[in-house]
Amino acid sequence: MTEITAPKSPVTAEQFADEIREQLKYTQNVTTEQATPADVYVAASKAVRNHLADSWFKTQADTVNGNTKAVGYLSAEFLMGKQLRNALLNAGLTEQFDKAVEALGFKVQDVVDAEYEPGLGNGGLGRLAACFIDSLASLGVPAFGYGIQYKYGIFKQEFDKDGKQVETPDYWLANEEPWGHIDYNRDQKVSFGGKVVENADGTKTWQPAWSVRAVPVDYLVPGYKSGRVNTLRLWSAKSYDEFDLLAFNRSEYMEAVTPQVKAENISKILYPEDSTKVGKELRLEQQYFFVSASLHDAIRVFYPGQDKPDLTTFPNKIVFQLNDTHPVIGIPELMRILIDEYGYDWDTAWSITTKTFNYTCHTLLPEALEVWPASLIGELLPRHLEIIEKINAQFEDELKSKGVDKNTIKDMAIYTGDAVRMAYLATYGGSHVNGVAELHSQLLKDVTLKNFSDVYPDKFTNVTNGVTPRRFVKLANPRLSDLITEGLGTDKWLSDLEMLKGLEPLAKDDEFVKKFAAVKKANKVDFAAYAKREYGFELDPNTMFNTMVKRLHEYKRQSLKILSVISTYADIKSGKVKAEDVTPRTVFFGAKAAPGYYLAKMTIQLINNVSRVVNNDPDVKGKLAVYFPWNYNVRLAQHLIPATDLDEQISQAGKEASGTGNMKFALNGAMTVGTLDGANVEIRERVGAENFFLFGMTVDEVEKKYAEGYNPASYYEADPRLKHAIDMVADGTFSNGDRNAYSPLVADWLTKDWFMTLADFSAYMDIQSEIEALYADELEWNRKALLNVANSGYFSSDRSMEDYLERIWHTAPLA
Ligand code: NBG
Repeated sequence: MTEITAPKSPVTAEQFADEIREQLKYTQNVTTEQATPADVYVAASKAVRNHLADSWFKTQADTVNGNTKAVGYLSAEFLMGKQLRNALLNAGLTEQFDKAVEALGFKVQDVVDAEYEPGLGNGGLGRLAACFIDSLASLGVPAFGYGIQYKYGIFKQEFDKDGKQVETPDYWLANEEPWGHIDYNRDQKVSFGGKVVENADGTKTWQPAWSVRAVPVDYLVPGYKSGRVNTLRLWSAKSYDEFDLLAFNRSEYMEAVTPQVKAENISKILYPEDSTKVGKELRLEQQYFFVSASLHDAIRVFYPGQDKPDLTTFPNKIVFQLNDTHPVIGIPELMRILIDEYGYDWDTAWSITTKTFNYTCHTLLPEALEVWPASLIGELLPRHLEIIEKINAQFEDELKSKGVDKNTIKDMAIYTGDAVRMAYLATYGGSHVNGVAELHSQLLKDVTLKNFSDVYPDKFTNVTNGVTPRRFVKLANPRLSDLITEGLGTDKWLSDLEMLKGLEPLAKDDEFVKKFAAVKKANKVDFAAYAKREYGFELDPNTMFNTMVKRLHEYKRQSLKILSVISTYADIKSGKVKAEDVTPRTVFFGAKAAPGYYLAKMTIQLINNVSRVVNNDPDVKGKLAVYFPWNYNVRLAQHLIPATDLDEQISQAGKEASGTGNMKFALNGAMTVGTLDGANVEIRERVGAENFFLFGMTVDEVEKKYAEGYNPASYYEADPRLKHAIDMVADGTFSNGDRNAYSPLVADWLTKDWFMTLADFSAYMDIQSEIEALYADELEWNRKALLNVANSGYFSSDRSMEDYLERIWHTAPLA
């Protein structure tokens, strides 16, 4: 890593206040007296952005003129979270901002709260992309994030009176958004449909039927103390023919705007799917739209003003990472650009393309690997389908020449005649394939992409995910940050997270452990105030805060958690557990379910109704409470994670690719109860088995059980706690006596239970006594939690980026 120096405080608080005043006056056009906190937020954001501009220009110039290869991170999702605090931190302007805002007569919190979080991602995959571009900038690696500026991000989640999830559109651009700069002069044309004609000389020409205008919206990505500012370029779709005046004059007002609507639809909405396949035409349009625009943009950036650039040097200029299968259409698109637009022959084009792309797989669920109907690609992108067919033919020949047998070749087909398998295309068409945690990468090689790893073993590698400590420790948990800095005697850990190891000896120092405990306690008190303000919850910070936040999915097993809560509730209520033996707990859930995911939505409803019943039952008051703050997002994560004592990572082994919440919790001093799945395995290895609550079946045990024939009902019969809990769901306890309310869920548990919730229930309940015994010993609990912090430095996204640089991208920070 290159030596990094702290930026000098660029301005005083007074000067910064003046800059805000100036923005208010000349761009917001309000006086300081007229200004609202929202005005000050916009003005201050623009002032910060101005501070970053010079570094941004310099980084761009060095990126193009230097001889360091850049990284292009192609991702359908970037879940950035709020920008202001992060930009202030990285511009070295935090204190000046706080003072300036006060001097202007505003409350800092009101101004910060005026920012609306952009929800341009579904969950882990999108947040990972945001952490990665933060780390690349912080390391000083030239990089572009390329994606889509969706007009509507992930839906806003509300709950109706029955506890059901209701999705409402999240129009995050309703008010002025100061971070994105729309650059109409650097647009790209993206075309669709039509036909391919063969020319006399044998070359092909695609004659598309329609085109949209891709306009870039640029976001600055400032590095922490690196002096570098990279670019996140999100494309917005516009129409070339905004308005049909003839139609309008015929009074056909709707028809008059049809072309505009059709074009703009492309960047209208983020697909609210997470790990499941959706065969939607619009989705393929979106993917092609941002990938085509981004590839052309990279050529524009790296070969400015050149009509006949030497694109054989393209892979030396930029390497593209395909974030899951969503951008994989980039492979045939680059082939098309090289052959049809720049006249390269097939072999040269193929050599450039395979050197340019790499692919990260983020799942183990086969249904989440996108497979497009060939007919759809043929209609929308006829030239690409031809190219894909040819890639497939070349691939088959290659496999034959390597002695691969016929059936295996058939199994490995990229193009089956009916469908195109994007993960296979990515694996063949790129240089490297990686999974996102050790276990996941191993399973990719052994199961999901086994045939490919047999033939191309060297392509496969692992890079374990990571999270940015700037946002998730420094900004989210200032108290802990200060304590860490005090303990280590420096704040350098924020850019070298392995330094946290230096806290390990302090775990033996009772006084330090008590300070650490006090930080957690203060965070819980803060969260209680936040939850009261935002949600109207009355929380008791003297209870254990036990949190499960992530997308709602059967494999993640929120069911397991809620069944255990029900069981505990029943035991306290019936007096089976004596009141004095109960560890008072507040259980938090945060989760959105894909709108079409029936059982996931029913699980949300169940949790909300358990919450209603439990929280209103005087028999368990002070002992157990359940809360489900709606609309879980980055902001809520930043508040809740630092206040959590115990977090839940309880997916069925072999299903969670990595998880990144698990890393955020460990870094914020929560203890984890979890299975041997995803990155839990590596977290446990690092923090120590004695500092992690492990339970449940392993991948091998799961496989064995599937093979033997799994019978969930036998577990229901065998464990009275489980039987009682499920019976309570079935008997109307949580549905005002309605016995049918949850019958699909109950039926699924008892007859299918694909993710073996029932089989792991007993082990999960049994480990609770261990958890509670430790929690009763406050000093010991906190000692172990501190050891989690001390040993989680590996899970910085800076380290992930360094691994990508070394194993996949083969590039380095700018000099
Ligand atoms: C998710 C996995 C998580 C993983 C993130 C980031 C998808 C398709 N996958 O386990 O489920 O942490 O990706 O890698 O969203």
